[in-house]
Amino acid sequence: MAILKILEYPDERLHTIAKAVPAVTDNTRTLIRDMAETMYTAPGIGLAATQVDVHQRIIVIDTSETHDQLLTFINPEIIANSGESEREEGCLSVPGIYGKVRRAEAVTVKALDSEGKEFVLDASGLLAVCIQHEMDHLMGKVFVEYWSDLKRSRVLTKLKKRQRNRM
Ligand code: K1U
Ligand code: ZN
Repeated sequence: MAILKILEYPDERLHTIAKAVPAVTDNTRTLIRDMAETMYTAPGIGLAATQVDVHQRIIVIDTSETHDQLLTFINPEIIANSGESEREEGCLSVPGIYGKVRRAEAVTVKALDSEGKEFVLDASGLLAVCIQHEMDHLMGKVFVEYWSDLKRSRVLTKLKKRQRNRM
């Protein structure tokens, strides 16, 4: 297994639109294992392939307290949603920045698992938020892009200062 490098905002590669996975292969499963290890090590509760510079429609999520309930979504599609809620979010590609985003309260998602088998999952609460956040990554959207230009430019200033200090 390997820990992959996570792209950091405002890296332009985070704006790439991911392509559908044509067939689930051993290479897909190796990538999924590496993404899971990267997510657990970070630590985080989700990771989209876009964040590790692989532009395929693959997401891993584990919102359990025991960190042993990994969910893998290949070619995910939201087929239904309901309600609205506003929750605090974080992002491994925007380290140290947290803020609210308004999203659907519940979603139904259809995807393939790591064996290439189709499944349908009803999610609400944190899992629903995380699925929507990760699916935005696959479309090249980062959560801070829901915020006003002013708030986002403050975030950029903070991140650039931090990135300079790390050099
Ligand atoms: O996409 C990502 O960068 C992962 C992100 C997922 C997410 C979190 C919260 C709301 C929406 C989406 C994270 O995992 S940020 C880190 C985080 O939330 C966390 C870290 C350690 C323990 C618990 C949570
Ligand atoms: Zn994120």
